[in-house]
Amino acid sequence: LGTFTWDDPFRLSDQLTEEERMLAEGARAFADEKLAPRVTKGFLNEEVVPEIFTEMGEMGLLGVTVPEEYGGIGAGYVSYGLVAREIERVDSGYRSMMSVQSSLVMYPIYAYGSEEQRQKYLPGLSSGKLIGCFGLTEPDAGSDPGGMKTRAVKTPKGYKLTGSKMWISNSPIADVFVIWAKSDAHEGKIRGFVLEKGAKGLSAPKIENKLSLRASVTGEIVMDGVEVGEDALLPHVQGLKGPFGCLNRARYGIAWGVMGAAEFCWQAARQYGLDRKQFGRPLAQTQLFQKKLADMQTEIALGLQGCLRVGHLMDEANAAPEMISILKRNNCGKALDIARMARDMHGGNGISAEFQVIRHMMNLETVNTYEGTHDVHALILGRAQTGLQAFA
Ligand code: TGC
Ligand code: FAD
Repeated sequence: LGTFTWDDPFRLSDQLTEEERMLAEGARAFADEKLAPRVTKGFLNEEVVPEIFTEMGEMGLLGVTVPEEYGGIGAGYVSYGLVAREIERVDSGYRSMMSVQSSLVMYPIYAYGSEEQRQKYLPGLSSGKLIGCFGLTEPDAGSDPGGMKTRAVKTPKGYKLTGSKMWISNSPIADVFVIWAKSDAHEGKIRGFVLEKGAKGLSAPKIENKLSLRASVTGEIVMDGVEVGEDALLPHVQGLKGPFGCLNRARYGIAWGVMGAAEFCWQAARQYGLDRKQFGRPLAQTQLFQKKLADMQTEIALGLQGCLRVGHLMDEANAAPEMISILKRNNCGKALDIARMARDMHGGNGISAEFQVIRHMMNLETVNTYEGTHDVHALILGRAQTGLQAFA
């Protein structure tokens, strides 16, 4: 008979390669030493710490899947997922900073960019000296990005971009802006452009008063006739499959990441239940408490195992977007349920920042919404199994 380890029920760690285990351990040590001590203050004060990018860069945690010649570490998607899990164990906002940089900025420049664009941006982005953001969502185009209004108009030297993007992670501190716009020179098709901070007509005001993801900064992007050269166009993709190709990777990483946040909440609730006595016995010795712990353990074990399976398929270039929708939707929904349950199991202490669980709970509300809401992923899966389109 095999052994049962309560905090790794399916022995996920036995299923990893030595390199993957080492990277995960390094990421965990980094998260414990560099991120955890900052997070409560960062969240409460909405404090942005741009140095986190350079610190992550030094650890090789940005653009994990990008080849070494461009500054990445050329690791696989299981490795990328493991990093997301360790960072989000501390905070979803910190994982957001990492995943936007890796999947939504470095990936499109690597996959759709020219050799010059790769050389120009990727080393700076992987070291964290440059900070990137990804502008797809607009005030009137969220779940339906095909409805975007941002336009690129051809000029003699390149393009002029006009429009605005909303809810953009990292934009107020970004140096590099990956922008998706409809281009009149390409029959109105969606094209990607790389804009740089300081361009005339480009601004990125911060969105104030978020009650979720407060340790990561979010902003608008306003483009008032921003002129760029021909070299700003990402040459190798057109249409919505450009941004969606990036989102597949980011959504996959999120599915791992939220399991890290859920693991934190579950383990905190277990410890709290062991430590706290009511009615003359530990809370953890009551049936209701144990049932909740069992539910958390089960969902996390299954969620992680699903991530590993899809990660292996991604490493074989054999994963379908619908698989990622199953993982992103279910893991985010379950992580949010687990965080809410853990908050409840902490009683009054559960609302205090000191016990951390309410911060995770509030963060996970965002993670359940961005990169395709819980319901939008249901519609993607509904379409895949019925052949019927229910979006519009
Ligand atoms: P639809 O007709 O389904 O597809 C249009 C074209 O796109 C292709 N495509 C994909 N390609 C690759 N991967 C995918 N997952 C793809 N999904 C679609 C498709 O093949 C087609 O290509 P072509 O060549 O035939 O034109 O498009 P639709 O307009 O009906 O879209 C429907 C829907 C709902 C699935 C889609 O729009 C959607 O997923 N909406 C959610 C929007 C979203 O996820 N936004 C994310 C913004 S970025 C963000 O939130 C970052 S937060 C990060 C952080 O801080 O960590
Ligand atoms: P809407 O699309 O208006 O949806 C509102 C509600 O309606 C949701 O419950 C949704 O499920 C539901 N709904 C929508 N359509 C349908 C339908 N057809 N049928 C049934 N129900 C439907 N975007 C970026 O481009 N880059 C970023 O870096 C980025 N970072 C973000 C950071 C934060 C903190 C947040 C909150 C968002 C971020 N986003 C980013 C935007 C995010 O992707 C969108 O908020 C998300 O896609 C949902 O769009 P929306 O907010 O316009 O909601």
